Amino acid sequence: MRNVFLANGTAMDRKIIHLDMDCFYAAIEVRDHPELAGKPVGVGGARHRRGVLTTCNYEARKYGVRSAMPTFEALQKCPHLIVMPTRFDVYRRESARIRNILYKFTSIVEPLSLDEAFLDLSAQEGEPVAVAKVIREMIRQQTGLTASAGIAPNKMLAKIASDWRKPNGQFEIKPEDVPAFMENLPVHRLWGIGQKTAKRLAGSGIQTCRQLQAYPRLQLYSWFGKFGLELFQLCRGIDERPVEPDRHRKSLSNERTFVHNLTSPAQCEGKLPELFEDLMQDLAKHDGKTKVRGVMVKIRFADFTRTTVERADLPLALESFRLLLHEGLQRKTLPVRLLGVGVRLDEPDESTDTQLEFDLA
Ligand code: TTP
Ligand code: MG
Repeated sequence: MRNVFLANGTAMDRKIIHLDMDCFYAAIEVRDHPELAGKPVGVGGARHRRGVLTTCNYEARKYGVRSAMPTFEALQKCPHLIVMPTRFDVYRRESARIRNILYKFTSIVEPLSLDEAFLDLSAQEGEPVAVAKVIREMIRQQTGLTASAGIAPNKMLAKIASDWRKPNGQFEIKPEDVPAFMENLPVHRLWGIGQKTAKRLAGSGIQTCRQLQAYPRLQLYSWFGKFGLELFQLCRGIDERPVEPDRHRKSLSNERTFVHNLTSPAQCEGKLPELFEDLMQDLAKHDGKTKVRGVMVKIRFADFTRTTVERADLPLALESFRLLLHEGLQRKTLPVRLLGVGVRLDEPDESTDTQLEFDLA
């Protein structure tokens, strides 16, 4: 790839791929229950238990069914929707198989969730577009599932691009096309912009990145603090975050963004029992061989900064999260927009097991 620089001298010569499986949990359920092929399928909790869908396939999306939608609402939109229960052990297994495929192409893989990852191929010869095609084909052959990919000079653009030709497609944003691509991009596609920020911008008549580009750094800083400075870069298609390989870090967490910011420690504490309970449920579904080797609390403050407090010497108990919460809250006296509780996990490494068998043979 040619060395291309934006007007401000930012290098745009990285080769980043973002890979995202198509309707991951639903695709696995359809693969394992062939009678569901071609029918609208959701995955999640049952209606009578006030369940929520984790995701649904593209047939169901035609009816307006979406991830995180209450099952009763999904069934109102699509009465013949088939709702399958979740099977996290299967999703985790498929995720591990997919990850192993990715590691065949580079060790610089940053998994984002069970079904998404960034790859950095900058140091390699060859066209990342061709590599993405081969990866998607290998995934299809080995798992029977389809993936979409985005290819771009940075993480934010690669992630946006992987959505462009979904499902089962890929899209490249070439370095020289970045300025034109950004012009009409809606601001809500930018990394870090949620519904609330998008609304706030819309209130000032800002809907596209071109419109946002018209504002100086100082103005964005006065609106959003430090995040405003990032926004100044992001709306020009500049994102210098590295792909961070994360092969051995394993954690499980549960977090929530609140509609109204929490304004006191007592309010924050009041949210902990539910977060904790959900985390314990997730852990119970997790592979029994897993060991917890640390607890953590994540806080995002009203100015978009975040802090994580982690301890390896506290037991897995609500009281531990309470302690960590108060430690974190002391770092800033600002309202809180997001709270998360999580655990650091020790998992037996499958590839090491295989290696041992080889050695013994
Ligand atoms: P996504 O990649 O966001 O969604 P998806 O793979 O189902 O669909 P898409 O084709 O648009 O990529 O999430 C991956 C999996 O994570 C998804 O299959 C189910 C799970 N999930 C939840 O459990 N809760 C959620 O709110 C979301 C968005 C996803
Ligand atoms: Mg996906």
